[in-house]
Amino acid sequence: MVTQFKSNGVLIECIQGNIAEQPDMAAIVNAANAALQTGGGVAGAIHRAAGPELEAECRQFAPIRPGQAVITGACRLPNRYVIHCLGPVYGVDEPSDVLLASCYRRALQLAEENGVESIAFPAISTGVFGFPLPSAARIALKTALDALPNLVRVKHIRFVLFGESDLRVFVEALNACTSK
Ligand code: AR6
Repeated sequence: MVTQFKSNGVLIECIQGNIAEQPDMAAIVNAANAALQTGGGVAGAIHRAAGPELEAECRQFAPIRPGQAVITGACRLPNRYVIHCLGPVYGVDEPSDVLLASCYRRALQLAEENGVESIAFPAISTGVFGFPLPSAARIALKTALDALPNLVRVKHIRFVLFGESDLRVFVEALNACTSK
């Protein structure tokens, strides 16, 4: 199974790792809460590594709605930007598939607008927010693949999965989406 796909000069890859430890990426994406405060999972890891300055910088944008994304500096993280996305709570924020796709699309738009050449995403909504991983993976990858023709600045999109089985689900979805 291939874990990478290149098209239109853009590399899409899936790796196992910690989203807060991606020093080679210009931007990382936060699976945020509406208040843009620290929390568990991805938000906790990012805010802990960034320091309290990140919450302070986020305050001007809060609250955000499901499907929205905002961009801030990265404070003590080794990246230039953090793009904060509020994913849908599965079964509550509807239509959840449209709202989840909107997170990825808006994040990629913000990356383009800010000259970001590389961006790392976690699997938004698939932890506390309960989105089933296989459909979340398909939505994430399809939205990124659909955006490729419009990307000029972004050259590298990385999906960072916490666990080995989560990585496998993303790799299977990547192969399914790119084999047609
Ligand atoms: N790096 C990469 N992936 C991670 C990491 C990490 N450090 N930590 C967890 N994951 P979640 P959500 C995976 O819950 O579902 C927060 O408390 C995790 O296994 O972080 O969008 C916020 O404050 C899962 O697959 O985000 C919000 O209230 C995925 O990342 C709420 O949770 C997303 O898990 C957001 O929930």
